[in-house]
Amino acid sequence: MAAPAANMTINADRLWDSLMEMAKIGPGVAGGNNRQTLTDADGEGRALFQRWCEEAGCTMGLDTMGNMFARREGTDPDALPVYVGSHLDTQPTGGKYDGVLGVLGGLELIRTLNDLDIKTKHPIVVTNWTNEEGTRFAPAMLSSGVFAGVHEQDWAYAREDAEGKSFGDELVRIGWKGDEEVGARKMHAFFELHIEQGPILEAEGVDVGVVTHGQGLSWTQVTVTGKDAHTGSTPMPMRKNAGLAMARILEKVEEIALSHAPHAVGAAGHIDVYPNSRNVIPGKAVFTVDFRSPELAVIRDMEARLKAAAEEICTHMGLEVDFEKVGGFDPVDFDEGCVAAIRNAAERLGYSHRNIISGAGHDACWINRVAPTAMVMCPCVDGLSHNEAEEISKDWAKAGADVLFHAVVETAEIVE
Ligand code: HGY
Ligand code: MN
Ligand code: MN
Repeated sequence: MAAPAANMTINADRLWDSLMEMAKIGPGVAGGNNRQTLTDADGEGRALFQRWCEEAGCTMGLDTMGNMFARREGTDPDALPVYVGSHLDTQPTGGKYDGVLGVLGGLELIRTLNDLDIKTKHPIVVTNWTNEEGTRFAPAMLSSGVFAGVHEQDWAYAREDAEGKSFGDELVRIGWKGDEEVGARKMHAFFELHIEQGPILEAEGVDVGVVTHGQGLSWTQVTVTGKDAHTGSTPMPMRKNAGLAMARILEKVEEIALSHAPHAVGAAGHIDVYPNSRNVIPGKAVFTVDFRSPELAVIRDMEARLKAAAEEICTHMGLEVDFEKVGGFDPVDFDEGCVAAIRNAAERLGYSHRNIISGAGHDACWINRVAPTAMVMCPCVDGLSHNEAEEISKDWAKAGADVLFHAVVETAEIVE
């Protein structure tokens, strides 16, 4: 297949302006974003993305999970489209680039094709996947998971946020529930551009990450039940302190992850104690343990050791403990052909590059089950993400988007 000429590159200023424009929607309190899924801000961001796509000549499809599909026609309408995209939803204290760079990098690809008046055989479709973050409605990558047949739609609709609102109701409320059957679309290939969200590329001075694999993820929600009691008048030996049990279990989480150094990681980012009153011993603690590793056997070992340690701690303290698997996926091997398209693009464009395993989960990890899929990454400052101070440079954004452009357009086959 003919590859784009090395001088065919995206318009970095236009991409950057679009990123900054989108960042105005659902602003955080410290320069980042709080545009959580299915909030009014998410709806506003979707509307802006749709307007931009239509201005670029695309038609917009919308499925029953709110996944958005902006289609640029190819010369062969029957050819399976090449999909490219990521997510517009953010963490509550998220950055301006996590997910957004991949969606707007896809839009910039369309805008550049228009500028250069390039036709491709395969249509190209830019996607925004609903609820990649999984912060408001667990699990992460919910809608790409339904699309890939990993989750049932009814189960997804029933997922509730901390206020008891359901995904299905909120999708209807913001007016972004489509009619298209989720998962009915067939793809020639899928590409996702994403910031690394880790320190490797910046530390090595490398412009582009060629993502060959994605590490696996496990989310176990642990509920420890003790007994509410007065913090002042209850003798220490009589206490059933769920907060203390949680602290001891979280120490074990750190120990278990470090026992599989250097690749395994573990932490709890979601922690609730009840009744969360200054002078009440917590009678209940609910927290989600996030374990990750490139090796499935290591993930399974960490899950098993968490349960054994938690049960031993709670039995010793006279408390109850329950576990619920609320998210997870096995380690991912991306498609070698798509990975090669990304590597060749970086070579052709003269960008420094290295193979990398994705530390974070992405929609591509699920889409990889239903279509040849690969990712391209750009560095981020200090490897920081899921923090409002998340930052990238315009040059890094350009390098990633240029490589994305070349990989997608080569796969979509330029028509001379
Ligand atoms: O959890 C993840 O890895 C992704 O950022 N949702
Ligand atoms: Mn992301
Ligand atoms: Mn994220």
